[in-house]
Amino acid sequence: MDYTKENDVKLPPQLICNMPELKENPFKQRIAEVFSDDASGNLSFNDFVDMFSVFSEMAPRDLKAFYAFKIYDFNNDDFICKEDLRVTLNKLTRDELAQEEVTLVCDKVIDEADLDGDEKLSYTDFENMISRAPEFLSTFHIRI
Ligand SMILES: [Ca+2]
Ligand SMILES: [Ca+2]
Repeated sequence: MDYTKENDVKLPPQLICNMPELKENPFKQRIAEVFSDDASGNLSFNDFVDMFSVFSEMAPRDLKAFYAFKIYDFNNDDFICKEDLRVTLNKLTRDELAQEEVTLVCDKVIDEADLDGDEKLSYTDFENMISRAPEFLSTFHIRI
């Protein structure tokens, strides 16, 4: 099949998730959703190219931060709340932390990064957080 001529071809999330680059990534399903135009997890060729450009070592940090925010905002309300953060941390640590530790880290992150004190992270708060804890961008390392 000639993928360059067929604009309607969509790559299903199962295929994306099984690619060697993403197979081990705990966020793979969420990554497919975020880069999918219609949030279904199906990627058009352009979505696919966008996704890989963010994973590239050449990608600007701001671009990685922008997509990391979208990925961690699991309920899509443009804020990272404690619950979003809890899911994120569980994935980043591959469920190796005890839930009390996760709660502690969530509290600490919100405490330090939440500049306007509304107990959730706006994109500005998030930028502040990753300037202190760049490991939150490790989602976009090919192997994390
Ligand atoms: Ca959210
Ligand atoms: Ca805030």
